[in-house]
Amino acid sequence: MVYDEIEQAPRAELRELQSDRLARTVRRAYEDVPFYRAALDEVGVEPGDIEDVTDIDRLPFTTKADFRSEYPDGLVAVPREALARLHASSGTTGVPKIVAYTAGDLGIWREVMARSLSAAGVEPADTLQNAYGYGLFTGGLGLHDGGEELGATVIPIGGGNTERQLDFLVDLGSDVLACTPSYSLHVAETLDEREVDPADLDLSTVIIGAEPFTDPMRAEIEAALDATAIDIYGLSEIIGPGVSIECAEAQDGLHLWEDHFYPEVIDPETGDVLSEGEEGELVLTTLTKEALPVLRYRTGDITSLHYKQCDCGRTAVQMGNVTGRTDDLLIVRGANVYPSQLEAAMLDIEAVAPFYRIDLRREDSLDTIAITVERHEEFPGDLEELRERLRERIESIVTISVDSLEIVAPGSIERTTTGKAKRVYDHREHRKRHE
Ligand code: DLL
Repeated sequence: MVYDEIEQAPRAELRELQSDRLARTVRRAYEDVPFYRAALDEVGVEPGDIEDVTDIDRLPFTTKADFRSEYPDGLVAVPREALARLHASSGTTGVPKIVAYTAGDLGIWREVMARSLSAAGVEPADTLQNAYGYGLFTGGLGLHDGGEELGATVIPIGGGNTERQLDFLVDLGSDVLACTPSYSLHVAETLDEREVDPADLDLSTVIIGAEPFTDPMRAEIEAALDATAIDIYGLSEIIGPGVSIECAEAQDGLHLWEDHFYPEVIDPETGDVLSEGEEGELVLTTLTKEALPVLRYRTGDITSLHYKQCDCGRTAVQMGNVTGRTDDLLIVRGANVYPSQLEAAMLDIEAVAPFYRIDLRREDSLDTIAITVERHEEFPGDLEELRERLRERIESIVTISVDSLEIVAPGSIERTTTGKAKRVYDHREHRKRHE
């Protein structure tokens, strides 16, 4: 259901609003954040130069490295007394990105999250079991506040504690489960162990995000939980979850709330802005944030933008589902391999379960890649034959040969019950670190 009429605003009206808000954001960033003043001075842009969204490509990019070098609060535009909350997201280098919110920012977040949940088909009468982690991670409180804003009943169970998750799904009749895609699979298999048929639950929607997943992975989740899986996207640096979400009506691309966030897709090599439909790196500019205005943030996430008319009546641009990041790229013996390609190839084969790990090593100065994947419980067939089929499927998609391909029994691969799933283990010493 449409939550706010702005979701259906004519695009010309939206664009005018964006231009106005962009001009204000640039002025505030210039006046209140020395980092931005220096960055804008360096490219010779003054706030008055930015009058329309088409001027945005005159602005410099902000990167993850800027968040780190400005740690803890060099990007914050308001005095400490004006802040209502801080969150943090951890990078692999150990320097967290600190993100700050005024009370007004928290209001915007609640609003975009309520809109998002409504787009996902959540209704005020629903019970939302929120299994995203609470704390510094934005998933828990983001979904929580949005659920309350919408008027739903929120169960703040947080991540992990799968037995209790199941009890609550059964006993409290949760209609909606919010968690990472990997955890939703774990919940599904634990239900199966308890011999609970998901069709007997009230659960109708799972809101999955915070980590990439492929279409075959989503199909596994929907089948295993007998529910619709809706993709929600967001990142701490911009606000948290609630930047974009699929609508339940079309489930075809994520509506990005353009009245608050301005999206571009760029070529990650050249920085050039790409056209509609072209795949590249998502760049986001906040249009209304007070504490942490962010100009042209390079998210690292790979997607595309589509300005088509959606069946649901929302006019906000739809972004493609994010299956990977620019820094996910694995270079194995000189060949480029994305984990999402491997995942899609594996899950194309029905006998293979959606639990896997990829290990990269360097042996005698040569890269090796080892894939370990579980078979489905009910697979009765010949494992050797399955392995060959899998190898052929993978090698038809990526240009390297897999050094070791192991098919293991159900339950052998460690499950992620809190936080984001880790599936790629790069043991090579000299690999490039982007984070
Ligand atoms: O993961 C916010 C979030 C919480 C989104 C709950 C959705 C649900 P961070 O921890 O800052 O924030 O991580 C942001 O996670 O740049 C993407 O690489 C990845 N990501 C988030 N949502 C998706 C998604 C939260 N739906 C980073 N699909 C982003 C793929 C996602 N990747």
